[in-house]
Amino acid sequence: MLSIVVVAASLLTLCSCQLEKCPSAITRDQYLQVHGDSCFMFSIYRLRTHTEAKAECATNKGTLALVKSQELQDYLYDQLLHTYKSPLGKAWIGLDDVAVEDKFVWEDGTSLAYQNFAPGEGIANTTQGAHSAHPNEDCVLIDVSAQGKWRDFPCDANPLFLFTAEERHAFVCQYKIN
Ligand SMILES: [Ca+2]
Repeated sequence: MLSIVVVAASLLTLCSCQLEKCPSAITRDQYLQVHGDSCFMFSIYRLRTHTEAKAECATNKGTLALVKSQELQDYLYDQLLHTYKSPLGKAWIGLDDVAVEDKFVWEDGTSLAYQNFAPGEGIANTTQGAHSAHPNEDCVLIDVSAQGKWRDFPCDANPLFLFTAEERHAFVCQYKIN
């Protein structure tokens, strides 16, 4: 019995130690996780445009999630789908082609290598097939309803509708830890 208590206490200590590395201003709750060398804050119910979400992450010196590997993609998709039960959800990540149309760049300035766009989305000409570029769709999100594939969406509002529709979605902030 004592050993169970000790193990449980150790796990709790380990868990809180990990989260202590995250920016102190961020609420410690089930939406904050440490994975690899980063803290991830999953904003599932507070929906924001890409611009608003990016600014919120920057408040604590973070970025939207920089999904530069299949490993990180798998982790984020798994959390969104299974931990946060968001099967139809979409979540902004830190990738856009705002500066130069059809040239996607991560928020930290690195160019695109690994990518997970759905067919017909994102880069206009890829081995997945050619399609026209999307000048009105410059910001990228993970689409949980499409097995976590990425789609490019309008960053702030969708001008295609008769009444402009704000593009507010869930988002994931990433904070590097030492
Ligand atoms: Ca675009």
